[in-house]
Amino acid sequence: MNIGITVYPSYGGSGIVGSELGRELALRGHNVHFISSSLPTRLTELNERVHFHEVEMMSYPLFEHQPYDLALATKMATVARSEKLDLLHVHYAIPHSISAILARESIKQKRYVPVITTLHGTDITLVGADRSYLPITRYGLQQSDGVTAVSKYLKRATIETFDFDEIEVIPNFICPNYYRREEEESPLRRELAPNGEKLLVHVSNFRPVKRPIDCVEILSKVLGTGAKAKLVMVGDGPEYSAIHHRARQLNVLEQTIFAGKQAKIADYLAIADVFLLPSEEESFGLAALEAQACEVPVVASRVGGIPEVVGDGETGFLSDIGDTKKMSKDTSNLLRNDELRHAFGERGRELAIARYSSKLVIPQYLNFYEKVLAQSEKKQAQSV
Ligand code: GMT
Repeated sequence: MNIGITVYPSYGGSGIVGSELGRELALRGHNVHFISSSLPTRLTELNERVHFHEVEMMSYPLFEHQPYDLALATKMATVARSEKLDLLHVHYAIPHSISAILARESIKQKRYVPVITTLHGTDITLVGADRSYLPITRYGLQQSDGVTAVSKYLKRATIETFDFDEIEVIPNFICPNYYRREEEESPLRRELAPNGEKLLVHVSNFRPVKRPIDCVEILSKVLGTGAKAKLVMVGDGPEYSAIHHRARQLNVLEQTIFAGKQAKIADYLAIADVFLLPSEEESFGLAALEAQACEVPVVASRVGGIPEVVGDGETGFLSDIGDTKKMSKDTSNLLRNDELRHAFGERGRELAIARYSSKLVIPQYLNFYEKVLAQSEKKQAQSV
């Protein structure tokens, strides 16, 4: 198949999933064409099956805001025709599905290119649900030829907000060979924990919705019990200064390591002892899955799709949003009890492989593509 994929190329779960999906599809012999404003961060290798088409933007003084959505639609239509795309698969509804629908409509006399939209979370729960975007998001869903969501929770949320239910749930996935535990004595672990400290790791784009400040609150309480631990904050984003400030206030700045944006998150997860995800909103929690694949127990909030991924009392512990007291108790418990930590870690990897391995999930996307292509061929035939 010739598949066009559009993602937000910067850091963010949807960009990661779209990029990894493209890589996996290419490994299975498909031609993948990424269409976006810049090369997606996780897309480290272009080859004869993985191509990149940059959306060019004309700068014009009259445009107070550059109409990216239109430039994207134009590029999608051009690539769809020149590369004979079978379908356009967009990740994150706004504005990608609207641009793709526009592209499809603009060339449909020559070639009908079905649009598949994958919903990731905030495109529905925050952006799409906002009054300024709600009607156009609903239009994007209704006009897509196929819609997938990354969790059962997100499907339910979409039905509630948009009264739209033709949604296939296809979860996030991991490659078990890439996400795996590192032996204890790795150089990175020695560098981060030179005195044998335990490592709490958080990975995100430091947006308020991730509540990254809760991580330093948890660290402070854990250290208060006498534990030797460090917190590694991987990523960057708008809450950076606030996290730094709170760590200084709590007198735990020395034990907090800001690792910045990292190309290989797996290196940090592979040596973590506990993964923290205290989010306020999380449709799936890809980072939690990646941590579990690396045998790391997860301490997280009981919100959105997280309970589908993290087994409370089985692969980690869940708490109410903002309950850093319980989260720190759970973390201390895991740090103190090697047996429990290892048992949760092993179970986490077992479940990650059994439910979310790329080997299982990529065929679900391919089957969905086939289904959508067959349906739209039928529709085309009926309309002639
Ligand atoms: O929250 C992020 O890190 C970014 C966001 C995105 O769309 O880029 O992530 C969402 O998509 C991920 C991949 O499907 C999910 O694992 C995250 O749970 C989801 N984030 C939220 O719902 C807040």
